[in-house]
Amino acid sequence: MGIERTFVAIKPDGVQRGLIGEILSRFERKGFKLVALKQVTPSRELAEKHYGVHRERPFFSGLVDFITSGPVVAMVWEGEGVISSARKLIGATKPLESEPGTIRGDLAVNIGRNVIHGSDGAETAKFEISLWFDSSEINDWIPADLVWRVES
Ligand code: D4T
Repeated sequence: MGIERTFVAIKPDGVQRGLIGEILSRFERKGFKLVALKQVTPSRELAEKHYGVHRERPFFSGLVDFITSGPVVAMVWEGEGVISSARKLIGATKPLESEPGTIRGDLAVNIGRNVIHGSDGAETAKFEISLWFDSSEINDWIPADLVWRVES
């Protein structure tokens, strides 16, 4: 598995509940590298594009209302296998079915307030990163402790 990038967003409920530090630390401690980070209140246009695959679903307008209701912390994380690993750190979409130890399993109960989003595959990650970030906002950098993270 190669080095990948994925899009992760702390939703307005996670921001309002003061969970930003808790969530960032889980990705940092796992060993992934943060290459972009910003706080933004998404426009309706951005939210509708982000959740475009759900356009026909009954929960779509409520979902868009919710994600545009306040600041979101948008991030790009980089690392080996980060796309599927981030989904594991996040846990199942329905928080009551998320395993303890996952972000949703530990920090959420309601599907409509499930704290965090993570891209569900390589194509989605590419689409979502380019939707939320300009390429100038993404930082290529080498961690000083790289030698302690990967085998040579
Ligand atoms: P996101 O995209 O927010 O990371 O969630 P998931 O990838 O885990 O799940 P999803 O795309 O199926 O759902 C997107 C988003 O819609 C909300 N939702 C979903 C909802 O409010 N009611 C529902 O019935 C479903 C299926 C929660 C996440």
